Amino acid sequence: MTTDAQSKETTDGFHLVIEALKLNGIDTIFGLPGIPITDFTRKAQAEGIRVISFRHEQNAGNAAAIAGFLTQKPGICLTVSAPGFLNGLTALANATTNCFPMILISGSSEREIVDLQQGDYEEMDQLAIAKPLCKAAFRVLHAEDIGVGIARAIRAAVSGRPGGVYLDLPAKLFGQTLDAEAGKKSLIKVVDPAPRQIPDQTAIQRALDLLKAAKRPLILLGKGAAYAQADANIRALIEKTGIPYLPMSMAKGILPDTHEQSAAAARSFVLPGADVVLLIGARLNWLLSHGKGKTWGGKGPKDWGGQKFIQIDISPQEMDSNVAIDAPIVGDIDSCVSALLGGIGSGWARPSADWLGAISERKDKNLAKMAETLTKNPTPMNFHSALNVMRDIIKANPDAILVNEGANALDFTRSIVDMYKPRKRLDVGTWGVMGIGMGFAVAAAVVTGESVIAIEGDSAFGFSGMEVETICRYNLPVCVVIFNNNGVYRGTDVNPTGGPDVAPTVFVKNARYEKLMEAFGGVGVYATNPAELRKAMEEALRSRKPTLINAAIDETAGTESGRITSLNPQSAKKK
Ligand code: ADP
Ligand code: TPW
Repeated sequence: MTTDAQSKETTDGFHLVIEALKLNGIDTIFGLPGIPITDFTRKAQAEGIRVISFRHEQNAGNAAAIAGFLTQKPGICLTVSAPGFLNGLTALANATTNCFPMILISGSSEREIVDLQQGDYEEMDQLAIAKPLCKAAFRVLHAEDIGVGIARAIRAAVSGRPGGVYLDLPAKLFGQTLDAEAGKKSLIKVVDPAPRQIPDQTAIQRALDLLKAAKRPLILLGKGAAYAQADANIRALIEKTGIPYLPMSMAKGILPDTHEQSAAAARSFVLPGADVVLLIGARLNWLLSHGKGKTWGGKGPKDWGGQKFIQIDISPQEMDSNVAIDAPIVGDIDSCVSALLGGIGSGWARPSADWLGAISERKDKNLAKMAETLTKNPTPMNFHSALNVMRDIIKANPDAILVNEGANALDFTRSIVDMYKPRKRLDVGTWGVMGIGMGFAVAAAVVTGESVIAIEGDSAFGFSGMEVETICRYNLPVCVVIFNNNGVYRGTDVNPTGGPDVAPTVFVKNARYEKLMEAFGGVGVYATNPAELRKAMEEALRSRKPTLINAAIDETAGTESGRITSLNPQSAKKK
């Protein structure tokens, strides 16, 4: 005979966390097991969540962040306590900086011991450390609060301006038991986690009036516009108004880069030339020279170029952050763009032939110059001759996702390789951070199922290179292409003392990175000319096998800090 109490089913912290995630549509976790979350990873896998295990938490964190960007669902990164948590923190901070929704879930040590600083295993006050680096941070101490904890983390990550959230789960929580029925009732399925934010009609009218009066209008698309998945409305706005547009790096492909209204090839002409600029999901930060200075036609670095700005952003605080915003539109991009479209009737006057003609003249000149450079075939291969191949490959495979990091390898790829579809270009983002490469590549392949091409500087690759094992382990269709010029930026620096150490920017010459991929059963190729590179790329895309192509690039090619030499005091002095 069983007593009443014995017959009651119980659940525990492990299962409640798993059930809460599943209930909210989370089907993948990126992480790295160890105390106290090893069993959690096993149980999550057993209950049908896909658990992608990495070799370093930073890469798992970057994977979670970009999964968030691609899916609008918070990407989950799971780590162990103190060191694992800290390894994941760079990715959490980077996600917050870039407005990518992710949740870093870390196991933590015993609160009572941590707070008295009695030296617990991996003791650290993780919640306090995470707080300033993310949008929100929560800790769950009781199993019955797991539902609320997960719900709050999800809402904080995806609502308003998306960002990183930290969720602290102490080891003891996982083992806590609860009556199964009460446990089930405590879980929350979040309703409408990222509510639309409808703009005010007055704000829309103010913007339309400004746009109508513009003589030389310009639209600037940022990665917020890519994230918002408002592709159809954005395209309609651009095509209906006839206004030229510039995509920021990760906004490339919202409209195909070959679109006739793209002013990308005339950037240095349209920024100072425009009189009214409509920003859609792009901040006027360093990447846009803070909206002032010579880039914008100002006389000195702090001088304002005289443009009027309209800015669409979900964050009201973003307005006036660098220069005055004449017509702020606060709301979600899809709602705001659709409201603007509503005010653009058949009587809309397209921009003047003078403005459009001047842009296309400048574009044609620059594109012709670029085409000439691209057809050269020097020995050794340089960035341009290698990227000429990449450009063709992406054109033939527009669904493939391009991950890109490095300095020259980044800047040249961004300007040379056209993108044809939205959210296909993933890169170093707002911080210009190195190390996103393999984490982004793994997540992009896992969440989209598409082929991934990662174009990597040799230095950039080193930050996450060990994850080629992860790529092989999950047999992902990732082709890593290393632009190997023997060092950071280039490979020609010398030690001025004549001592035995090489210069700080120089690596082992002619390193055979492709053997790293071969070590784990993938395909490795050493390519010394564009024909070899093309053949290897085509084969990688055909076979979908993990591939690493080590492309030998002229070590004298490349400039210090790529295109941002002005931010590097030492090289600025050299100029
Ligand atoms: P980029 O680096 O491409 O210029 P930023 O990261 O600087 O882009 O800017 C992205 C902006 O987009 C942020 O200010 C963010 O608040 C905003 N944003 C993100 N998602 C949305 C959305 N759904 N609706 C409106 N604004 C958004
Ligand atoms: C986390 C500083 C910016 S770019 C770069 C470094 C180290 C590497 C450039 O060399 P690479 O590319 O990758 O070989 P290429 O084509 O120019 O030869 N640490 C972090 N982030 C940044 N941005 C740096 C250092 C940096």
